[in-house]
Amino acid sequence: MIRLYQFERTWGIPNLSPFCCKVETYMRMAGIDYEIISALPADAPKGKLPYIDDDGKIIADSHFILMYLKSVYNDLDGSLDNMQRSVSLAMQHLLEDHLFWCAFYSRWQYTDENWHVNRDAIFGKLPSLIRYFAAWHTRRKIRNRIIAQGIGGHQAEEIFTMGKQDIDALSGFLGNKPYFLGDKPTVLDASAFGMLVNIIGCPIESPLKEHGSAKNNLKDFVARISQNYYPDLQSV
Ligand SMILES: N[C@@H](CCC(=O)N[C@@H](CS)C(=O)NCC(=O)O)C(=O)O
Repeated sequence: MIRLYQFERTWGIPNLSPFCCKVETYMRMAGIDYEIISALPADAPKGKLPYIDDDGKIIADSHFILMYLKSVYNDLDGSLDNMQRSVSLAMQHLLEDHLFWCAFYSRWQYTDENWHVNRDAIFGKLPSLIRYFAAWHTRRKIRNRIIAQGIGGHQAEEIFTMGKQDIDALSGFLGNKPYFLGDKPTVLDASAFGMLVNIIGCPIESPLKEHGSAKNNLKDFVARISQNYYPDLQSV
């Protein structure tokens, strides 16, 4: 059975990492059996979670994991036409390479309150001697990464303005459809759920969360995916 290495569950959502949540959600949508192994990024082959071990075959990065699952197990994008594939890829980049950074900023940099909630969820179970050093060191590393990516050069208000535009685009594209590309779940839904549940459904307060929570179709989408695919997580 596939072993999925990801952060321990917290906050009543599938995962505090949008990328881990994306992979697990895809597996559930596609009916692929797996077991979860709780891990930290330091153990991962590329220094980030998630990664999988399928009978000795190790694959890291949600993009490559989903490519593998689609080719070996079940391809939920199989019936998409070329236009839908193009839109799906573009939207995944909006979610994972743009909106992600705005949400990331809200957790690691925006307020001390958010940082403490984030810190306790990720590092809380480490032995006390290394917990604070690991948290401090990782926060510094991530602050530099946010600056290097470019988004960290903006003011908080500007960062959230950009994030809200992404939310508007997602809400506008989803419209009244049950899934982003129609009646059936695809990779894009797994990606969108991973990101949106991590904005709307987690205890990190920001203008991004307020804006996302005010979009009824996105809120319903998160609730629908949670109910349909995570009936075991009551509080999602
Ligand atoms: N492109 C990667 C991104 C994975 C990623 O950024 N994972 C984060 C958690 S959300 C992580 O493990 N970060 C640890 C670190 O950067 O030290 C994917 O799609 O899997």
